[in-house]
Amino acid sequence: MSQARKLKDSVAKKGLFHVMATHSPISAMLAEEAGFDGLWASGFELSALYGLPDAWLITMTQHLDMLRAIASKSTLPVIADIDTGYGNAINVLHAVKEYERAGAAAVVIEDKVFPKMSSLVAGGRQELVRIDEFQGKIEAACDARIDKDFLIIARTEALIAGLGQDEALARAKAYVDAGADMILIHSKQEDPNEIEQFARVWKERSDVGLVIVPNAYPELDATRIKELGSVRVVIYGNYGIRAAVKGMKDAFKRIIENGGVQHVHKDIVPVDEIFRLQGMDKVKVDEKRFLK
Ligand code: SPV
Ligand code: MG
Repeated sequence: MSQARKLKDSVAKKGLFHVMATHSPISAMLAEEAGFDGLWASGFELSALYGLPDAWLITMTQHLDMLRAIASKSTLPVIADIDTGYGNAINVLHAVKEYERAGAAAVVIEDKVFPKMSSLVAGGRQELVRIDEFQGKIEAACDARIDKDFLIIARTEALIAGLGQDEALARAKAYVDAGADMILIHSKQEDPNEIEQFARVWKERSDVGLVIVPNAYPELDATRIKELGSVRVVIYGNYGIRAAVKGMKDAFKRIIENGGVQHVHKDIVPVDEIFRLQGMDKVKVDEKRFLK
């Protein structure tokens, strides 16, 4: 069964499909071991890994290379964050082919003007393309996929851009009309009310599932999300990189303060844990078999 089929079936069957953001193969492995259902090849996380803002500075090649590396170290389906789709509908045609070939099970395309700016940054430039222009990009994405189970998820930034519920609902409906399999509705309000309101109205109007990314409104937990009835996928959008940065900052600070690693080593994972993640045992077995 293809990863795309696996994703489509699991999303249909599960009450709520939990997706963790990844920026590296090791973060993908840890997410799978922790019990997540899928992985998010996040633009924000990969940009942060390179010490760059999430403002379209990472190339498609960099993102595809990382996606391939992530997909090769996990059995979970990978949802690729392709931002605005690398330009207009012609760029989308090319991008979807590349991401499907690289092993993604789905792509998320957002209706911002290329080049995008991070949704979360205060006072960020948040311009959206015309609805019909984005419909063309969705149609191109649907046309480009080879596996018909490969999900095309349309993301509207109408709430992020401050355009209100009516505009967000109109855009979501137009994107479904253009062929989108799911709608990602994003908000940066700390109060989850904006998302909850959208999700409730959407439920009355459409059977198409919603995807949400509770980065700005963390108190909207799985129980509350399930009650909304229309959200099928939750993406934990930047938690991997934030957890990694916290862990490194704490450890590095203590090493400087203590003038050595004599204390910190007890509070970080032992080297054996890294050997386990690297598959070192197998290397030992293979050495015995093949080194002559
Ligand atoms: C990402 O993780 O790259 C996202 C989610 O697109 S957010 O950063 O909240 O826009
Ligand atoms: Mg992104």
